[in-house]
Amino acid sequence: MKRLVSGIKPTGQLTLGNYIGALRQFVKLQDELEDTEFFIFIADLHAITTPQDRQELKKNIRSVAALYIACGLNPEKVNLFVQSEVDEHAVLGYIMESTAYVGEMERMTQYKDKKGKQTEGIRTSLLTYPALMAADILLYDANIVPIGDDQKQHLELTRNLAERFNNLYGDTFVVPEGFFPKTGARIKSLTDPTKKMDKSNENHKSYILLLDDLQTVRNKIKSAVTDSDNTIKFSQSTKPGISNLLQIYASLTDYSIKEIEKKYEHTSYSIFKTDLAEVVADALRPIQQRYFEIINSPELDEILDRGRERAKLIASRKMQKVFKKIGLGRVYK
Ligand code: ATP
Ligand code: LTN
Repeated sequence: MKRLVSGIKPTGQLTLGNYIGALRQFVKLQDELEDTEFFIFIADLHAITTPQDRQELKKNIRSVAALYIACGLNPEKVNLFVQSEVDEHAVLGYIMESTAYVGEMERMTQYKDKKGKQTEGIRTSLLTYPALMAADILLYDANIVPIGDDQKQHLELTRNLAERFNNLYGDTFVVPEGFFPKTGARIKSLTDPTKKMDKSNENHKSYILLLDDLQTVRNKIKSAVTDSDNTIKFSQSTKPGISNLLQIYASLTDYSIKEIEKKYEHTSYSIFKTDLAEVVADALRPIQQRYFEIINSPELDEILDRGRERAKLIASRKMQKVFKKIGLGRVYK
């Protein structure tokens, strides 16, 4: 039996980018991969690498969990849980910090980017974040880790840390493989299509939230930035706006980008955008329906409780092994 691990940070509400790039991929994998146990978690410990409002964080944790289910994650097949409820993540995170070198952490491009945007009060955990991410993965002996391109470097580090630990203390961790979904490329901002669609962006017109009401969704698509030549052709370099909209259309339907270009060959941006608005609304409608059914239900808590118990079982066994190998504490001989 193989294991798959992945997580999403509950920072803000989830966007269409998260859905196409991550959530939907998990759902597809759950149906495709046989003989694989899934561990998917809400990465709340990762969220506090930057300041979070207490009430907002609480709300987002629950909301992200409900969205996973609403997007089609099957709790019968997947262990869904909240990272901070399984203490072992933080403990192994510390042990990974004691395996990694400061230089390695400082070289991570995501850290450099995020640090560059902030001048003061950069939390230590923003630097050590990849050690916690390594722990998230190694705790479960994950073979497969589905992630976006932006996480490639962190996965490479995880592999190095697993190998280093194994060399230092003897075979303990499985060295994981990344899994990079072929479709569902990066979805870009609707107001600046050279940047990724990001829930942390200040301009709310730049992203579509999975829980935006459908009229807002339509309006955002209609006001998405495009060029002025009115031909619907894919070209990331010369027509980033329209290319992004084509990408969204293709991701949510069975059409390829080529087929969509053909379909809209003799039309206009306005017609294309009106149709795309419906494509997106049709995709979001059932997700929102299911979300509102589950968000305040005991069913959601039952799912998260069950997920936590299963995760805890695997994680605590792994930590016993780790403590023993390193020589920590008195219990393990
Ligand atoms: P933050 O801005 O808080 O760092 P984020 O959306 O980049 O947020 P996560 O919420 O942890 O980070 O991302 C969850 C997953 O969604 C990752 O696998 C990431 O690659 C994917 N993802 C995020 N934004 C997009 C996007 N615009 N297009 C495709 N995939 C995305
Ligand atoms: N760092 C990831 C979220 C994340 C994750 C993980 C993904 C935290 N721990 C373990 C896969 C496996 C992000 O920012 N998207």
